[in-house]
Amino acid sequence: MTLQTISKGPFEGQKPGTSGLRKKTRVFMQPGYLECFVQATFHAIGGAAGKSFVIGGDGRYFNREAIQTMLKMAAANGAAKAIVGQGGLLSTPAVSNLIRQRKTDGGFVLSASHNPGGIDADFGVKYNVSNGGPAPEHITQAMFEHTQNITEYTTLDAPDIDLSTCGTGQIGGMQVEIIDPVEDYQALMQTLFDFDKLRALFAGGFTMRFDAMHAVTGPYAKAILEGALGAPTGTVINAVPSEDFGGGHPDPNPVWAKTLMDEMMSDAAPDFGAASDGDGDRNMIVGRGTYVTPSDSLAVLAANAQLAPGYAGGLAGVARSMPTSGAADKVAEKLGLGSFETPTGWKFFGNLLDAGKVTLCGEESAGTGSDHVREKDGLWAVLLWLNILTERGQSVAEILTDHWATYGRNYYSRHDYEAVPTEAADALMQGVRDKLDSLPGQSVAGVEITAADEFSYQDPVDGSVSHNQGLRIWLAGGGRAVLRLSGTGTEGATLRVYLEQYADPEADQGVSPDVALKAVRDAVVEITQMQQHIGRTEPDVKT
Ligand code: VG1
Ligand code: CO
Repeated sequence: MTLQTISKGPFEGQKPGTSGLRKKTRVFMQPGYLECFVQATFHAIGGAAGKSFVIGGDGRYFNREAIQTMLKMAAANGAAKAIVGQGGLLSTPAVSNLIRQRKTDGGFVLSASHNPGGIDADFGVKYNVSNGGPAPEHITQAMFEHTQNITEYTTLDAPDIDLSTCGTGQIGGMQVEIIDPVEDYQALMQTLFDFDKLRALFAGGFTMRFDAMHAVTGPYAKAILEGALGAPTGTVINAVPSEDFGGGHPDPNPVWAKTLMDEMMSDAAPDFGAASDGDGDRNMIVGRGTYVTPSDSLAVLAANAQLAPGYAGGLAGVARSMPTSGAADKVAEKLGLGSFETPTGWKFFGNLLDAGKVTLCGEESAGTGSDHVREKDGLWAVLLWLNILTERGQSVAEILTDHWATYGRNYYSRHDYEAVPTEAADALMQGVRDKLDSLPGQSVAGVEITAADEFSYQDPVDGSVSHNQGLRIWLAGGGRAVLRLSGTGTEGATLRVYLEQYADPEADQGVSPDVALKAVRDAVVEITQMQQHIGRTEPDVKT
């Protein structure tokens, strides 16, 4: 086994986005591309010598090859230990948990999350730090700076390690432990939820469908729902992770999880439905005939979490990303909990969780989580919902109706305009930015604009400031629109338009969201001059 220093790099554009570095798979497969990014990461954290890392991915195309490359590089850079999921599989929340349980220095998740997989699709690498959470901005910035100056990387000329069997091996001076991907995660879930009651729920005939979307949660959901909790075989569908997610788009929303949605809206619907994304950190919740928006899901979980053993002591506070609806704020206000609004991306929740200021966090993009790890956690949200359903003995629809009658309803929808030419998207955003100050007081599409700004966030724990986190426009009568450009795409720009309309508890709660949000949407189309800038006003995906 010989140490090799290979001259390569720098590669352009290796700037981590909302959640790691995401590119077309073929870009990652270029000789030296992944290597230079990993070497830059090691530089950014002061080297890998003597350190330990968790490594795993969602099983997409190139996952195992990338792991072999990274193991050899970690060994060559002097790392002491790597903990790897069997078959190269680990969900994002499982990586976060392992970093914390095993007290490693950090971990790598190989995933482009909800983006499709395959040689002509997407790949990604996320680096998480020792609290188990995504690298904060000062580290991603340092990573990016190193990627711009890198000229070589170090690796070992060593044979591949067998990832298929659990046990301990060695690459150079580094120990490699291959572990069962599910075991530690399942043990953590057992400390938070009442597994006896959940077993009784399924034994009593409660029915559920969990769509793992051919992605990483398959083995987790099988072991926990069908194994530990005794749900009938077939409760979990699409449970075997595949390299291209069965040719699908592993994004748990009504558009991409249509098969599950159709079943849940049919006469044969089970009591409860859920889906998770590529790397297992997102969740979609559906009751029989009832879709729960992620923003409402966060609010319902916040209002009822104390029904689960892990949260029986109550919550310290709730944090949501800025574009997420204010439904969680209403709960926090009523229950006297701390309430925080952060930029998009889980990395901004880390400090609040570490400081004990919040217990639950969530994003409108189907991410909910708590202080049990430092990532959003799809299956955790499903189990918390199940625990709440058991304790309340009500259906999802009844719980939602009751919630809206208590707190009011935040009608909500996100409209995505994909593969927009970058210049056109930038021009649209700049156009709004330029007139932000003049908007308040104007009437647009029949509604008055009451306020407008560009969101900046000052972290209440370390004081760091993040600018340009989205444009916000408030409308008379409880409407809000948010505009931002995605930081996870791999093609052109994706414009995200977030629409919200609050209706207080006395108002009509049964309006269709499209109708309730029409005024806000019309106002956005006009304010942004959408047709002129991007040549259309209809989104590709509505969630
Ligand atoms: C999207 C979501 C954001 C989420 C991020 C990573 O980012 O909007 O809420 O945190 O994906 O999720 P963007 O910049 O494209 O809007 V995941 O499941 O990809 O790790
Ligand atoms: Co994800």
